[in-house]
Amino acid sequence: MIHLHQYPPAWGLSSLSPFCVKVEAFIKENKLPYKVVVERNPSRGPKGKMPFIVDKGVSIADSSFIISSLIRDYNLKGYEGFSAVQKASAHAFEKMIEENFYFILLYARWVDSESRVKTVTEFGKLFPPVIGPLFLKLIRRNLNRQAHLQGIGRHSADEVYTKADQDLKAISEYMQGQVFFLGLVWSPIDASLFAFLITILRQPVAPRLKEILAQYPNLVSYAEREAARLSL
Ligand SMILES: N[C@@H](CCC(=O)N[C@@H](CS)C(=O)NCC(=O)O)C(=O)O
Repeated sequence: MIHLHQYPPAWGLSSLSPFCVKVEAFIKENKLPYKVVVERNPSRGPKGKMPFIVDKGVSIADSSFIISSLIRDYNLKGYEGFSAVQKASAHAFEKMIEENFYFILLYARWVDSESRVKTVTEFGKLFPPVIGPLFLKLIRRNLNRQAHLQGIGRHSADEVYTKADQDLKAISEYMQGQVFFLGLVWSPIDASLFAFLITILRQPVAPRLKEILAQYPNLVSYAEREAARLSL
């Protein structure tokens, strides 16, 4: 049995972290047996981030390493059957989502002066009343520091949301008329893409990201369809 350690569910999402939703989507798509272990403190993970899994006594951190280890250990389909160009596109888009768009999401939640108060209120509901506010203060400071070091935190809000629009537009155009990211067949990048889109749609914070996503109806319907299909 796979133990999936992840941040708590929130706002109709299986976890407040898109990387955790990604791994759960992959596990559900492949119908693997698993049990969720809710974590609130990232330092409990082997790499100080969530998610991680423990399977057959081995801990694995990082959503992409988790997925490649599950593909190997359970003999699952990865990108077999797709062309080299499709595999390269999936790789490039996944990195755009996880290494670029992720920081836009982080900015929209925790740095943007128009939404950060609401973020603290909404996240505050997920933590115990006494230690919660202190813990959230630390999280907020840490994430603001990450945004500054990565660079996203140095831009104006308009500049950041222009970048958000560029990423979502690129995905929307690539996917025109397609059921899944690579066409008619599901592939691992769908787990990542679905996780980030459904997070934007369901979280009660970061309204400017929702407005941008609403301009791309094919992405909205894809995320909602995947949520229903995977019961996530
Ligand atoms: N590359 C990692 C990223 C995971 C990640 O950034 N997790 C965030 C939550 S969305 C986290 O735990 N952050 C805690 C921290 O940075 O202190 C993966 O794919 O799993």
